[in-house]
Amino acid sequence: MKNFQDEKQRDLSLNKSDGTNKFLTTDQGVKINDDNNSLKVGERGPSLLEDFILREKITHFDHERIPERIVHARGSGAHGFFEVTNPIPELTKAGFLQEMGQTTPVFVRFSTVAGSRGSTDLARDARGFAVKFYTQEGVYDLVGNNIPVFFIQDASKFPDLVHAVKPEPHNEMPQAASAHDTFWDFISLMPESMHMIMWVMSDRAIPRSYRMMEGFGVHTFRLINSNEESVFVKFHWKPKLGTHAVAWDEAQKISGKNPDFHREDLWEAIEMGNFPEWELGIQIIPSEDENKYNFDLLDPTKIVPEEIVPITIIGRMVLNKNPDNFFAETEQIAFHPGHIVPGIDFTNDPLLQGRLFSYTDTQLSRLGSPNFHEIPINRSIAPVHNNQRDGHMRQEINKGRVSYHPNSLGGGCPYQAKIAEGGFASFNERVDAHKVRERSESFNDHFGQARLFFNSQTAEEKSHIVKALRFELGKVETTAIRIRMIGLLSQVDRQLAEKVANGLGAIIPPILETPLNKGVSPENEGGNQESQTIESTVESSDALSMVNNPTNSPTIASRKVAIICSDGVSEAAVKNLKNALKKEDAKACIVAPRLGSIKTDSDGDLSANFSFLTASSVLFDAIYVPHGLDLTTLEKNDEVVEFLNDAYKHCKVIGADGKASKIISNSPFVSQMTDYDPGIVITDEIASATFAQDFITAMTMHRFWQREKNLYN
Ligand code: HDE
Repeated sequence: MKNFQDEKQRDLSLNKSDGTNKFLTTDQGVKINDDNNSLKVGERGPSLLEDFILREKITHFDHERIPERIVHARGSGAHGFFEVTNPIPELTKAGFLQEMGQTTPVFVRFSTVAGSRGSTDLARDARGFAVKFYTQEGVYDLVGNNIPVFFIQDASKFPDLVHAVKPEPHNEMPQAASAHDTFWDFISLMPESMHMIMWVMSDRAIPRSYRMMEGFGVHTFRLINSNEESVFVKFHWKPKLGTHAVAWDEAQKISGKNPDFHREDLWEAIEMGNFPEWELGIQIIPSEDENKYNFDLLDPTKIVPEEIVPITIIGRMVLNKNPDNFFAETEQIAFHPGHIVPGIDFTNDPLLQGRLFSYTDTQLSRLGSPNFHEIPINRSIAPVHNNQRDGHMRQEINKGRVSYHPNSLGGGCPYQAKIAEGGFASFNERVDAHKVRERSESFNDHFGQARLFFNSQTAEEKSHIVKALRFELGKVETTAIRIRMIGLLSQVDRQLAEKVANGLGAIIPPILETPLNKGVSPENEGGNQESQTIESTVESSDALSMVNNPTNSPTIASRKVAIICSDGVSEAAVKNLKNALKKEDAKACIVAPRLGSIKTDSDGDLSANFSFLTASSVLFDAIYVPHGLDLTTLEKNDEVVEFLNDAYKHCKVIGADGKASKIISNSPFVSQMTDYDPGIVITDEIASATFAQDFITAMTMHRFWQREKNLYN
């Protein structure tokens, strides 16, 4: 079996330089003798124009920025590999999916959508999940999101959607937020967005980590086998660590405490050797079933429920190397849904069709040249031979006089590949219809799957959606927009609309006919009903809930625990939990009133990783207060109190042992507790193995959302 990982690394290394043990030179290779002083007439005199060293350095600096991505500007990436665990030659001839254990190098970029490059990671937003496979047959990009549907059905609405969600043009506010008038104005007039709105108002839009997100290809694609037979597929990435979120209040606080929270989390996990991993699955739909569902497979606002078409796992992806240089790799990587290889093909999804134009076009202004494929991170490991020539920053030096086809002077080279030789051929689909600017009636149901999503959530998750909508619409200043939104929500779920309306001091309006809402009412849901022959209505689906998500596994690997310490802390207690966490690959951090060495009760030293000034409970998954702390001082410390209050409010595990358990049991939140809370782990014992185990078991539950005031109880 060939492993292509090394080839790609070698390719990239062509352009690598770490600058160690090297003379400082100009871009022309001249050694520099003084990089600290510009050339002047006398020590205190004016600078000279002839100072080519100064001019070169400043000119380069002046041009160091390229336009950020119009959308998905804020992102983080990593290298890794994809491995086939279940070959599918009967479905596709794609070379990288043929053999068990076959590996293909990948680069993945995760991103938010709306914010600019320097914006916070924790904005409420969809996340991009873009994977570049460097296959032996060329580059294949699976450019997806962490949400399986999209706001709009037709590419022509994309500029409008993005204009509406971006900061408002007159005052460039707000940054990386959908909670403003123009976004909700657009959405309130765009009922097809209601399914996506359910997802972005849910906790999917505030993930705990990029490593804990599902990924989706969103559109329906085609696979083609060597007999030129095709099936439809939907792509799914399932995270090894489960699908998890933070709380909205927490997300906002993280944005202040550490706007690089997701970027740092991904970077650190890879540096620590906790390599993020996903399984790749496909839903397979036979070609002849294309019109048998009560939704249209070409409609990107619809999912195919897993209960109707289960997911077949075909491989796994591991991210095991951080980029060497953010700009060269993560910023310059150019994804494109149109980068496909033989054996994979598009469908006529009108959103996908528009994307197929957009991505190359955007690279031309972002990367500045049609030669962007020559940038090391974008290079194919399959050899590239064609008659494309010249252009800005051309790297390749094409030899000879022939740059056209057909030719005889070049011996006919490069020549076309027959299909049997791996030449790309589109699926031979027959298309025969009138040219129209219309949308199929089978795209008309805008509420059925929004309702399915809502019905699939736990009571706590529903409550989060209501609160998110109250927050977002509460920031909208135009009352009419709020009312229109409540009207649309009422077509998803009456109770949902009522609860949102209550929070906004509004009432549910009668169903409105908007220009784009013609004839859309619960009665004519299920656009494809006439031809439907496969039962495709499900009432609820666990796969849509994060709490009930079947991908969630009981692991705490790479989770972070804050151990609150001060002088006199029990060394035995700290070591007990630290060791237990280490066995689970979780990370313990000592947080103390000050940095430096903390004296333990047995005269040992613990080194504080953070002070209360530099850390906050929102940056951790769980909090432990060990025996032996200076309780009277700590209890009066506002920062400690805030630390614990936030951890409680954000439904995290809080543990304490020995005398420290007093801090927790006396705290207002625990003393007023009426029900047993398995997330509060307290014992009078010190350094007990049972305590450590209980603490870890509680952490596997991720969060105890039942603690919150739940609007659906
Ligand atoms: Fe994109 N999208 N998009 N998009 N998209 C871009 O390409 C666009 C859509 C997605 O990490 C841009 O290189 C149009 C859906 C990701 O570099 C741009 C339409 C999905 C990324 C663009 C869509 C995506 C992008 C901006 C509607 C989920 C980041 C810079 C027709 C399946 C890739 C760039 C990265 C980036 C256009 C809709 C995912 C402007 C016109 C649906 C993950 O070309």
